[in-house]
Amino acid sequence: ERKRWDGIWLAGQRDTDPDTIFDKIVAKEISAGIVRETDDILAFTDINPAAPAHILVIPKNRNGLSRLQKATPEHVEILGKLMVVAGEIARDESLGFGPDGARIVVNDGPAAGQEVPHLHIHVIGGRAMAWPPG
Ligand code: IU
Repeated sequence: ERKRWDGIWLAGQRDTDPDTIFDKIVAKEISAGIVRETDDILAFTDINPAAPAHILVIPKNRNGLSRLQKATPEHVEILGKLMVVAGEIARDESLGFGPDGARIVVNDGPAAGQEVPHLHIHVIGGRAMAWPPG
């Protein structure tokens, strides 16, 4: 049992690693259920869905965004684009989302359960959500 977080994320990677598993998904070296792709954003189904609909939205290029608290003014444009895509996905009923909404969330850091040091927005839906989250 770890006393204090040692910088290794649950998926076994570090902020300082040049690539994460999501880079392999972006590069199509690992297959994923891709639902949206633009020049700078990829959205794909979560391999371990927390609900009937669960999509991850990521910047293709991490560019320092291992987690949301690393965001700086240089990231404003990509962060805005990520939010727009997250909203588009949440209203896409063909992906299993309902008209009454979704949970759109970023886990920042180990206390929140972040596993992969590459910023990702979770869009989770298809069922009612409880608050507060666990
Ligand atoms: P988190 O916010 O870092 O906990 O979310 C990481 C998510 O990435 C988590 O829901 C995993 O199921 C998901 N995931 C994935 O979809 N494909 C993978 O190869 C890996 C994790 I590793």
